[in-house]
Amino acid sequence: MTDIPDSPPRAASLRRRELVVDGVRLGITSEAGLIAHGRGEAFDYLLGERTHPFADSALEAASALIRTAVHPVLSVNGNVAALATRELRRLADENPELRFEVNLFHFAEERIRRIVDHLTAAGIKDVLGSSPGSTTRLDGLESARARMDDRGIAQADVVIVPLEDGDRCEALVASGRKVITVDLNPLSRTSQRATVTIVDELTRALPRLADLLSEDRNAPQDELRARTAGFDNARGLAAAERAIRETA
Ligand code: PTJ
Repeated sequence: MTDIPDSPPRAASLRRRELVVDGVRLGITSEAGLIAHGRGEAFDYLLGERTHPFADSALEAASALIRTAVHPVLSVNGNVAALATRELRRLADENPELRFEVNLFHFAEERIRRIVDHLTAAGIKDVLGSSPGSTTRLDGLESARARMDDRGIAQADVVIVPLEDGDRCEALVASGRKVITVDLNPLSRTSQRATVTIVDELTRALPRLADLLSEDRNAPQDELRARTAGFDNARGLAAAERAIRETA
């Protein structure tokens, strides 16, 4: 990985770029993942590369949704695995009830196996997604992405799908599951369809989510349910779009 000194004004962004490039070299990120990352970078640039109040509100709602879930699962793709290995490890360590399942847009058994191995080597236990016995399929999706692990997304009531494509997000919502996404583009179909959309950069959002999950661990369930009920996703997306248009 290229060593990025602290001095460039956008050092953090350049380091994230290196992580994704490394992900491709390691065979865990798809080549198309580089383009997806560039799209995210452009939106992040327009958002000033900082977490806005609309993202904080979404993060609070996401934490409440996860804390009231019976079976929460975080879906990992090639970009998420490369960018946020450390952040995923922290979430796993602090939230043993949260499962991790690999699911890919550019489906390849070999890449799933590599991502499972990568996360396992990073210290995350029981990463799901590679078991050939997991035959349950998500309705409304034609591709291999419809595959759900019987111990993971098949049972999940809340699914966290960062950097997801619109079809799968829609199918998950249509299945009755609550869907949380992290997506820098407030206009994407995923952002528009998810139950809670965190318009923020993934590696900034996940540590904040981990903090909130710790704070909410013993919060009364009524209070958490009231928080999710009071959350208005469309309002947050409109605020994010305004923030982008004001800069552009
Ligand atoms: O590993 P695979 O095969 O599952 O493929 C993963 C990608 C991300 C390549 C695939 O799901 C894809 O093509 O996604 P999209 O449709 O490009 O959507 C990705 C969304 O995530 C876009 O709206 C980007 O703006 C956004 N995004 C990219 N990088 C980040 C991001 N959002 C938050 N943080 C980022 N670092």
